[in-house]
Amino acid sequence: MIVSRKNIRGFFVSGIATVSWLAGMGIGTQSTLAAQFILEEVASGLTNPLYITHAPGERDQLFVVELNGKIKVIDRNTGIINPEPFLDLSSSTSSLRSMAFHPDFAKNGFFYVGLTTQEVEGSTTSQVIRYTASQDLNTAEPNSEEIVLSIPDASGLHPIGWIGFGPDDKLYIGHGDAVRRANGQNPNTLPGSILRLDVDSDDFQSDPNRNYAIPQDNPFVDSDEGADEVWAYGLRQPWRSSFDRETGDFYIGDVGESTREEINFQPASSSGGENYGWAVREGFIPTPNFTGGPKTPDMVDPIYDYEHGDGANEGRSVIGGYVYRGPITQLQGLYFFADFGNSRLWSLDTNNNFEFRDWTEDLKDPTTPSGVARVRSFGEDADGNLYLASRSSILRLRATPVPEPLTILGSATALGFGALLKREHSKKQKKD
Ligand SMILES: [Ca+2]
Ligand SMILES: [Ca+2]
Ligand SMILES: [Ca+2]
Repeated sequence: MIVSRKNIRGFFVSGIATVSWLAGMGIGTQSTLAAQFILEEVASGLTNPLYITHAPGERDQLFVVELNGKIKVIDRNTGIINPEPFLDLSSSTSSLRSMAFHPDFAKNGFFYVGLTTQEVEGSTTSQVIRYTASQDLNTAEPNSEEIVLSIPDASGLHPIGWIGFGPDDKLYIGHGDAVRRANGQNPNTLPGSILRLDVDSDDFQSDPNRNYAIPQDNPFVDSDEGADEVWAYGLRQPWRSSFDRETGDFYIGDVGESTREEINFQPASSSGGENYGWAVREGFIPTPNFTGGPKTPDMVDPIYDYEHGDGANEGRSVIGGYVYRGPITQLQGLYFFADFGNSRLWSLDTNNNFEFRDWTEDLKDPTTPSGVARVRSFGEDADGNLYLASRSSILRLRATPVPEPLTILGSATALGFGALLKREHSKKQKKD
């Protein structure tokens, strides 16, 4: 009898769904892969957590940004939340969006927050502000704030979103288009763009709202075609972006208007200047009811888009995530992302043409009866573990315990399976 791959798969699904060493031999199926992983709650009791990150040199600490203006420190092993916030802006008019640690944080204590603040009624300003951490690195020094960048009256509708340092140690800033459809195609304005700054010096000594230097390899430095701060443009609301910590490739989750949500990709080799199409394009299609002109050859399509709706592969607000580079071998290279409006959880396989996969039913949120994660943001720790901010909890993706192969082969069903396996094995050896 010839044992086909298909036969083995059928057998596999029926009884022995969690054996990762078999999946490693290439004979697992999609459903067996999913059964090996769970979301576990790391910490609870947070208030609208919307960003998670870690600091260089602080291995066991997670830093969680809350919508109300606090940054909390969590021990990733115990889930204990420091009683004193790392930063507390909750009594101000500021609304935190994200944070980033200086690559030399362990030495200089510098960290940065992206926020919006209302200085005048009805006028919202986007800012990047630098703080200095206390000596023990457990809180921010009072009065240590220094404005890095301030964009007045520029964030009413679509404000600043993600900030983060690239592999080149430059600070990247995702900023929404501020005014509906107005700034995406204008690289001379900062909104609707990814900005790239050198925060270690100041090219604008007389300007208190610009305390940074322009990296001389930014794409519009020698040209009047765009602002010197702009790295890429044509974006609507780049809420969450990330660099692949292994390859340096850059992923931008751009929240759409009324039709499409999209993930954009920029290879590590890029020298910037990409036009991601908004507001002419929404995902892979022309923006409905937009009269701003046709697609031009320089516009870069996303690697993935999806339609608005409540279906399994639909949603309303894309939450860009991370390429998984943590300890789980089978998940290497999967770019995880989510939708906030429709509470879905997905991945694109960066090793395989960005192949799509739906994880919503397989990775259940243990903190809610529906079991569906409602993700506001993803995050990574020092070891590349993937975290999700869902409702008032922080969840971590991990592998389930793997049963001992001997135990399984000892069971009644598995005895037959063991024989099949042997045959598959000897076939393989023959081929080799
Ligand atoms: Ca200055
Ligand atoms: Ca310029
Ligand atoms: Ca686009």
